[in-house]
Amino acid sequence: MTRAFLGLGSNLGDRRRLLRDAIQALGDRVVATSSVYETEPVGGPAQEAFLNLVVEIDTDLTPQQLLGICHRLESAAERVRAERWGPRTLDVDILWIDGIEVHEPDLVIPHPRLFQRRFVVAPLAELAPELVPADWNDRAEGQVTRLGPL
Ligand code: GSY
Repeated sequence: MTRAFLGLGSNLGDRRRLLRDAIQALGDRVVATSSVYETEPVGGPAQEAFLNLVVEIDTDLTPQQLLGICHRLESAAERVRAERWGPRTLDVDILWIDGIEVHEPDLVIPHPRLFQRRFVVAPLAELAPELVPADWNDRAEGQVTRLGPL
């Protein structure tokens, strides 16, 4: 089994329920869940605030199989890809898999913007502080507010 981290975000619909349903669908793969953060949208058009969190999982899936699961979770949340960087019911990104690097057209691991976005690094730092550069808070963009458990 290998440790991996997924970033989840939602800014459309019942954000908490959508995040809860996705975590529940991950089932017994889930090892830990960060606090949930209300976060300022980074990139894209003017849109509502996101709820973001990070989930640690244990998996023996290949990165592409894991990507398939992320896409299925987004489809189950009836995500519509109407506008690039636009509002979405659910976004599930593979952030990190221990010991794995992937450089494929549809998948890059570690996530290319992993340490640039406060909405990713703040929750990741709760679960895996050893992965995060000490100066991440100076480098990352976007405002985040920790709300507590989902
Ligand atoms: O990359 C994930 C989708 N996304 C987000 C997000 O999840 N949270 C915030 N705060 N801004 C975002 N911009 C995009 S795109």
